[in-house]
Amino acid sequence: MTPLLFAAVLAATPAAPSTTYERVPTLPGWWYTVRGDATKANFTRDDKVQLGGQPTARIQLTDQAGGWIDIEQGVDSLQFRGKRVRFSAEARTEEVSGWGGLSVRVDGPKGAKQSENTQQRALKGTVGWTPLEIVFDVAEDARQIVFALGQDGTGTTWFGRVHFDVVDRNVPLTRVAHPGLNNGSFEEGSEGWFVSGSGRKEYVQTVVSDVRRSGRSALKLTAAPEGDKKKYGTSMQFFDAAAFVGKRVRASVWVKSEGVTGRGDFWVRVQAPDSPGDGPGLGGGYAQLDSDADWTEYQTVFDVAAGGTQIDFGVGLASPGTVWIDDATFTVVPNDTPLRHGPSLAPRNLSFTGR
Ligand SMILES: [Ca+2]
Repeated sequence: MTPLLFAAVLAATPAAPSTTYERVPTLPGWWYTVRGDATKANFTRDDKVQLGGQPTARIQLTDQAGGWIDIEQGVDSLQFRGKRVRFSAEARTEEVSGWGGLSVRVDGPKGAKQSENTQQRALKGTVGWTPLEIVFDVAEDARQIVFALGQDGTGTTWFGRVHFDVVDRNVPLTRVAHPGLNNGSFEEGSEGWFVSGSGRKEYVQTVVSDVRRSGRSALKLTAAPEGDKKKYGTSMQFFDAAAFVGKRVRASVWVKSEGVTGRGDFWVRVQAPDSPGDGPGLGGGYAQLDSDADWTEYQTVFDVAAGGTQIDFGVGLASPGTVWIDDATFTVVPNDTPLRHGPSLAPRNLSFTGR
């Protein structure tokens, strides 16, 4: 029993421990779980399904509420700072409706700094033992690294031969560098998108097909059943700013909102290497979301400042309610395109009737 270190993990990842975090009693030691929307998730050590002569971890979900469920650990980054790390495991799936795989998040002083998963090698349906890995560099100001074995959707996934090691710089990174916004249509599932912000554990993002603006799917963001809706959580991604520096850009996203009585926003921010995770960076754009609206385009037009190296792009909530997100784009526009900083070109709701 090591309650102090577990408490440290919780302190570093703000959450309501009684609702969103649970130890996994059948996986002794450090594994804990975040269930999101799913209440019928089953996590256990499987002594019958072995790999390399050792038991495996099994994640099973029958609850259609679905979403991402995982077992995870947080480690202090002290011995990993400035180093290249490989998180690897072998996984096997049975009738998985979404995908099974690995996920890693590195937290800095101001929250999540980077995040990566193996969705591009997603194990879907029924697949035999398959090696998976995430190779990533840990920043010098990293605080902790959270690594997870998880599953999106219903079905069963087993994990074995789990390793977490420092590797040589010659080992290539697994992250695919995206020169621009990736998977803005959510047709590739949630690839590229993750939940960040101080309330990242209070909200759940799920790829859905029942509500969408185009194609087959959209992203749904809503508070976890007992999530603290005063905290801010945002579905976001970041990408390389190099192709956009010194240019005028339009960032656009389509959002359908329902019952967003608190804060809901679309935000884009240009970051320099030393920009804190929760600061203004080098500017960007911002638009407040409607509380209840059918599919609406929110957009902002701004100039990407010199010195920018990364662009963050997100839709977030500090609110009850739900937003669905689809058709996000980020494009260079001519320099004479008027700058735009908000969603509405005219004052609204002056009669207090909501219109
Ligand atoms: Ca779509």
